[in-house]
Amino acid sequence: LLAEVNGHSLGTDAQSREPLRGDLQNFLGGETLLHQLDDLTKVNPVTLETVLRCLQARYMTDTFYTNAGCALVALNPFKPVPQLYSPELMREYHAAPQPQKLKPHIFTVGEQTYRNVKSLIEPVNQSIVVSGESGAGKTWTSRCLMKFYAVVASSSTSWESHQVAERIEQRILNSNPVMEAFGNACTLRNNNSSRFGKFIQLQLNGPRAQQMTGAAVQTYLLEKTRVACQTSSERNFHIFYQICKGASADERLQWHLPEGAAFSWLPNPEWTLEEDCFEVTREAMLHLGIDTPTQNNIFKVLAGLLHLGNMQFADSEDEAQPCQLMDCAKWSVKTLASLLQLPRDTLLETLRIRTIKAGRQQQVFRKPCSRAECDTRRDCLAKLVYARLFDWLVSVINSSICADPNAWTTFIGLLDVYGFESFPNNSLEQLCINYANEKLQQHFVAHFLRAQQEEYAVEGLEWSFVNYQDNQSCLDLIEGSPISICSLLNEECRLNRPSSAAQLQTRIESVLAGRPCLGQNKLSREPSFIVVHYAGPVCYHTAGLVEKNKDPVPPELTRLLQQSQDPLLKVLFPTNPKENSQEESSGQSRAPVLTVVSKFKASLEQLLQVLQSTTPHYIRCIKPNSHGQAQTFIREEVLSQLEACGLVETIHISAAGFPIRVSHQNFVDRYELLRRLRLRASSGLHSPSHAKGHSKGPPPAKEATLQSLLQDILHTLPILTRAAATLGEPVEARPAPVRCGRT
Ligand code: AOV
Ligand code: MG
Repeated sequence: LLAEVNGHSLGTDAQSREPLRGDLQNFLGGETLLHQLDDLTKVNPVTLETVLRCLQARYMTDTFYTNAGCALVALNPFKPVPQLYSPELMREYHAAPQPQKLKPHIFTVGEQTYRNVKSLIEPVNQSIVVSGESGAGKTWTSRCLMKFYAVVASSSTSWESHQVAERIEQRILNSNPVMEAFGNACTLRNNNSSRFGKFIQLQLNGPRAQQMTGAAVQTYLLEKTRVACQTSSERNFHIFYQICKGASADERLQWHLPEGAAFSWLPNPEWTLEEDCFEVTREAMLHLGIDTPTQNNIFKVLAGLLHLGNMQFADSEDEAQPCQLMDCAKWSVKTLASLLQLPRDTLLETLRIRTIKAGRQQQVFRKPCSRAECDTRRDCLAKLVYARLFDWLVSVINSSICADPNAWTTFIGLLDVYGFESFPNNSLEQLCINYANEKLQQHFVAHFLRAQQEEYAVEGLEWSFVNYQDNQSCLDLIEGSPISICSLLNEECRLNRPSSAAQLQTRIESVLAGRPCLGQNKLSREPSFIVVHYAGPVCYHTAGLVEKNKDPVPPELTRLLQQSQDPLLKVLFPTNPKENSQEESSGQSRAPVLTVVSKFKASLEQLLQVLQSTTPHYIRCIKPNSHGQAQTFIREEVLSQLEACGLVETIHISAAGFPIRVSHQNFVDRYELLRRLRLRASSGLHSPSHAKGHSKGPPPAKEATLQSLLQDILHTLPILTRAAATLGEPVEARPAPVRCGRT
């Protein structure tokens, strides 16, 4: 331990120059030294307690990044630290011969990936998986990394292409405020919580892949229910607040948003968040090629959705008659119809009357909806419009930033998904979010911990195996076949039978009884079940789970929107007979429906395939406290995050593992040249003709050999130069097990 500490030039203050004596306890007492350990593999012994104390000591001295073997731990400062993200610092990491020798930083990871994709020996696509619980700093981190790539890639750009490059990099950066305005919201855990998952591929060109030529964004499961349903201490998506607070007087008139108007889908409008800046979003949209008239069209439709939220129905006394609109809602329906350019009567009829096709002749019956059904249809209309709008925005962003397929060869992928969540009331959204986090945790465990241990075993290397927390049983419970929570949910959707929340709970408890990660919440009055996730237990309420999983869209709603004269809605809801028949069949027949969890599962599997084809890097974001306060380190809260992500096991393995691994093939590719040169040289110098001294003057055989050697050298010079250029590059651990050994 003392050697480790001494090896870490401990500064010059009097305290650190004092002879280091004593046991571990003494050392840990000296927190002043602990904060200087910038790699947790150097903490000795590696225990939760020592790791925690080291992180705490570093946090309290404003040191937010620490290496943990193969991962980087990022503590959320919860305060602006501009000097930590300045372009100058980015360039310093970029220019450093060995950035890993600088202080731990996300820029080290960024630079490492950048160098890896540029490698001439073996350019491999890279990915950075940023994980951590809600509010830990994932989005912040990936935003900073994007800025880093924009800065370093533009500094590598030639003068001629600099202008173009700046434009594309700027456009890529501009996608952030737009996507966050439409896809982020204030939750109990985070004022700027991502309500969708995002994987962005930053595309780089060859031959040395220095320029960023474009990017492609893939999004995952937007939490669209938020548009029509927010808990009292949360908010709707930022964009709604932006338009209400930032619209000009003229725009207010056009969008029917009088100052101080109350909207039931706009809770807590009095909160002021830095994310409420309308101008930033508009400016970014403009840079992405979304012109002002199109923007105004978008905001007009969003204002329409706010009015839709104010449409309240009253119970009808006569079941044969449609529900009446509450008096206060009469203005809303008129305004909504004018904003969305929909026929008012059709709008009202669609929301209040269900059409059913029945019998052999497929006769159409019209049935007035109950008040609750009207509410559901209203909410469904809002979700439908918002989700299509979001997807359309993503496609517009992609067409603005995506490079031509011939213009890029390699990519760096940045993954920023919604973090692990546990609220007082958790539903399908949280189940999907936490399921995604389980999958990523498994990717980490599989890639790093398990692969490394198995590889040592295959190589016959001496190794004392570390017990790590494998989350396979939790994943089996959620998604496994043949029976799991997902399969039971899907079965309920397929059977299309009226199922109550209590029934679902009983079914889960009985069919999945005995599964290690399933628990019961005996204190809850609502029907529920508990899943013990790697990051902690979460209680899910079963009410509404099946309906949310079905996510039915009554075909009349789509047909209604297709009647709109609004240019944007015409794009979002084209009149396409094929599409109509599909939606109708999913709404009314027993044809197999693709449920929300099935679609989500498929998209996660696709994502993992992409990740597996890259060299992954991990950044573990940690939230020092749940109140978002600077300089506050709550040990219990950090401890549970450290436990959850298996950080101590990671450090153990990294500390004891082989730091440099190179595949046999790569080794041969890189160094084979030296062997050939050496063989050539020795055969030239000790050629038989020369040794025997047969001829006078320069022996022809030797001359020929030397000439051929010279030719060889000339021929191999470019290869040598390239090899020399990469000698400083660290060799990456490869995803697939390969032969390895100490270097
Ligand atoms: P998340 O992405 O991990 O949560 P964010 O990246 O949105 O969390 O971070 C939450 C908040 O923490 C930010 O809005 C900042 O105020 C602050 N923050 C995070 N990192 C830094 C930093 N490096 N420097 C200064 N402040 C920071 V979620 O999206 O909820 O899972 O779904
Ligand atoms: Mg986020």
